[in-house]
Parts: sequence; structure tokens; C-alpha cells
Amino acid sequence: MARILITSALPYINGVKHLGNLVGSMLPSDTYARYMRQRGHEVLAICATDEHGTPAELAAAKAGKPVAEYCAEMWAVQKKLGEGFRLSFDWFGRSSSKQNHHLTQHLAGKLWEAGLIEERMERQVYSKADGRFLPDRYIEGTCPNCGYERARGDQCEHCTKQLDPTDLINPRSAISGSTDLEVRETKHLYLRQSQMRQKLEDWIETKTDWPILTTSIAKKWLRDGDGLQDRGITRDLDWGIPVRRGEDDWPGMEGKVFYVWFDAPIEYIGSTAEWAEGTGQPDAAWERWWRTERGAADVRYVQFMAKDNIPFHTLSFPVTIMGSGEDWKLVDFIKGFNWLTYDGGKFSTSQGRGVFMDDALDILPSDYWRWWLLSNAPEGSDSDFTWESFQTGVNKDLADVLGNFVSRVTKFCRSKFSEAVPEGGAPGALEAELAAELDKRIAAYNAAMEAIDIRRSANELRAIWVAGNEYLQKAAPWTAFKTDPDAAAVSTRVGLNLIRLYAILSRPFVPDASDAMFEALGLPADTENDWPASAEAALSALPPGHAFTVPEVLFAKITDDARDVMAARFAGDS
Ligand code: B3M
Ligand code: ZN
Repeated sequence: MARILITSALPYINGVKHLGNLVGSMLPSDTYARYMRQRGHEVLAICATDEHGTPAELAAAKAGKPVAEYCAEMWAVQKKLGEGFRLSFDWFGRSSSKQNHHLTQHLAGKLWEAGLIEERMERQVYSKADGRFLPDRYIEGTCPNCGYERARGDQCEHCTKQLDPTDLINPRSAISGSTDLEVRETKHLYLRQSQMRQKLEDWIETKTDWPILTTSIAKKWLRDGDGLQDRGITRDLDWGIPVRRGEDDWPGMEGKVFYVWFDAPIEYIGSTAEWAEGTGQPDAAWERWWRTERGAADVRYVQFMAKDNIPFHTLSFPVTIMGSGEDWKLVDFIKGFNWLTYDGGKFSTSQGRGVFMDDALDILPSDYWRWWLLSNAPEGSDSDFTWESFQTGVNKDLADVLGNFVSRVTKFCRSKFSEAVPEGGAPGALEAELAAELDKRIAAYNAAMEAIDIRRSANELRAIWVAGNEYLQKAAPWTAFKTDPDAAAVSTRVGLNLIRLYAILSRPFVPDASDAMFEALGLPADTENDWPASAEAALSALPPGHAFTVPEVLFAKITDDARDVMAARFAGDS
């Protein structure tokens, strides 16, 4: 049994997330966590809202609420939506928690002691029209690296380069559009990332099993000379974690807070500390996941995130925790994702384009979305959500293959035998063939899940569903029943056992359907942990006489009309 720490990138607080955000980190992290728990490993799955920074302040202002109140409300909304999608985080915390304040200030103090934080008089952009300094995201301009004209002051989303606001060419205020900007002097703290270049490079060199997407982005910014510039980690904002070193005031830094990207990854640790407190455990409980000298040396730590977050997780956050000189657990594996597009373009909050998590759950149950998103996860390249593709995935895979199988087998058994696993007959060549096929498929499914190849895992799972359907087609108990009732009893019994097997294997992808299958079979929920070691044994787990009920339709098909209505509803303003 291994110990696996899983974190999903923290959804930003400023609104309900869209399906692209969901599939870019939270959803696959849940599928992986569920799989690993079912395999008997000790898993801790952590997420939280990322609550600081100017976009939070602006969203609160727009909602006409104090920022603390806005964040508390949006946290509750996001937590509830996560539960609606059955995201099985052990804790969904908040980067504004007291634990994160404490840890962020503590690590800043350690970095200062280690000489890795420098005080600098910074020349910072001040907007006279807006009457304020314009940090990071509130300045837009042309990227000095790739020429993209709408780069933000913290990062160019086109080429992923981390930027400082003053790097931008032709800067303008993103609030007012004003170009009447001037540079004023103000003291700020810089994280001396450049001091850690060699250490980081050596560390990343050891990560030979990382996906190419992850290492290529990390190495690009490490080797490109200026990729590992020292980074400003403080901002002139009211909302955020006050700049202190440990428990002490930081002279000259009054009224400033840490930069959101400094404290956000620390919240992975903070949220784990929140979990310990929230579940009535002592600090030792979270430390054994994070402090290598307090039990975390044998933890495998896996992070999930969209590709624009990779530089912060391969460079900035490791600098923070390595540079502290303390025994913090470093990430072992980073799973990065490309983009999900919506009907050939971008999801857009402002234009109401695309499907957001709240709308999605209003329209259809979470399993439908989970299945399509995971089986089309943007791994090797970007993926495009279209309503046709969604309709096909739901109707073919879920309704025709999995749902139909469950319905056929249970209804047939009820009508020809009874609402109990039939007895009689003995497995023969067809069953041996099925077991051999399943053994091969389950091994492939396991391997894909271990490798966190989400699409490949979905394909293997689908193949396992298909194998059951093909078996049933060949065995044809409805025909056999007239001539050879024992043969019909065997294949019906195997069919019911396949439902049990599907409930277990499908659970990381479609947990509600798994629940429905367990319930129909009268099995306790902990049957999920009975991961099959051999198909032959799994196909006779339910003994003759075991009672079941015919479940409600597991998946309803999406009609062409319903599809067109949904497509029109989410097409956006333009
Ligand atoms: N909140 C993702 C974003 O808003 C960011 C992830 C933080 S992970 C520590 O783009
Ligand atoms: Zn760029």
C-alpha cells in the first residue's frame, strides 16, 4: 500500500468555472484519486479556492460586496458545484485561511534568512486615471517575447512566459484602458529564483518519467537565459496575506501583501493543514504528508494542472519550498493538460460562451459530463467540445453500451428467472474466452490509470463494457433459454456479475452510475474496493440466489432536438 498525495490546481475565486477549467485539473485529479483509493492505497486529495489578487478584488467590487464576503460566498458556491460533480477531495480549502497566512509568512521568513529574498526599490506602474498602482493582471500590453498584443502583466497566455508588468510593450490599464501611466518608486520583495537555477535543473533532470508537456515547458524557462528571473512577490493591495517574516513585522512593507502566485501553491500545504484541523487531528496528521522528516519521505506527490500553470509549479513553488532549507515534500509527478475549446473557439465568461459548471449540472447529471470530458481530455493536444460529440459520447458509450447492458441483463433475468442470480449450468468455452479478454483489458486499464493517461483509460474502460456486450450477443440467453435453460442461466449469471464488475471498474469515471449498479445488486458501497485480481473470480463473485432489483434507466439518450436547444443556449452573445 502506497501513500499518494494528490493536488489539483486551485480554481480562482472570481466566478463559476467552465468545463475547460474542470477537465484541466479538478476532474482528472478526482478520477485518479478514486482509482488509487479503490486499489487500496492511502490517498489524500486536496484542492482549495485561490482567493487573492486583483481579479478577486475586482469581482467583489462588481458584485458590490466586501471582498472577504464575496470570497466566502464564492468558495461555498464552488465547493457545492465540486460536490455536484462528485469531486472526492478530502478537503476543499481556501487560500485565505489562517493556515495559509501562517505558512506563507513562515516560508517568507525562511527564504529571507536563506538570503533568497531581496528588498528592492521597484519602479511600479501607477495609473493616474485609476488612482492606483496597477499590479500584474491589470496591465495589458504587447508580450516582449512573442509579440502577442493582449499579454497580461503577470504572464503572456500565448507563449506562457512569466512577465513583470514593466516588461510589457505599449502598456495600458486593463481597468480603464488608460495609457496615462507613470512609473513610481515603491519597495518590494523579490524571490531570487536565479540563485536556485542549478538546483532546479538538477532536480528536473531526475524527472525522466514526466510528460513531455511538463518538462518541455519547465526546461524552456530554465534554459532560456531569462526564464528564471527573480520575481516580485509583493503587491500594493488590501486583500491578501500581509507581508511578514514569520511572526515578525517586515519593516517598510506595511500595507503590502504577498503576490497571489506566491501564496497560492503554499495553500496546497495550507489546505492539508485545514483538513487536519477540520477533521479534529493534530498537526502531525498533515505534516506526515508534507514534511519528509515527519513521515512524508514515502509519499508519492502528484499534481494536476493546465499547462499555463506549469512554470509556477516546476520553478516558482519548488524555489519557495526548496529555498526554505526545510524538509518539505517536493512534487514527484506533474500531469499537465492542454486546452479544451468550445465549438472551435474559447470559452468566454464575459460573452456567456460555453458551458459552466452550474449550467452543466442544471441540464444533465454529472456522469454525462464526466464521461465526455474525461474520454476527451485535452492530453496530447487541445480538445474541442461540440454538442454533436457530446451527444455521441453519451448516447453510444453510456446509453447504448453500458446502460443498455445493465438494463437488458437485469430485465431478462427478472422475466425468465427471478430477481435473483440464477443457478444451474457451468461456465464453458465462451466464458473462458470472456475471462481471458477481460484479464487482458483490465491489465491495460490498470496500466493506463497508473500512468495517468486519462483518455487511454477511458478507451480501455469502454472496451471492457464492449466485451461484455459481445459476450452477451454470442451467448444469447434469450434464444438459449428455450433450448438449453442451463446455458441461459450461466450467461445471465455472468451478466449480473459483469454488472458488479462494471460498477467497480467504472467508478472513477461515472461514480453515480456505479452507485446505482451497486444498489441494484444490493451490494454495500465498499464493494468498490474489490478491484478484480482475476476476471474468472470476479465473474462468479455473486453467488446463485443473490437478490437484485432492476434499476432505473442509467443513462437517457440525448435527442437531436435537445442537443440543438442546448447548442443555441450556450452559443454566446455574438
Ligand atoms: N488559480 C489558476 C488560474 O487562475 C490558478 C491556479 C493556482 S494553483 C496553485 O489560472
Ligand atoms: Zn508571449
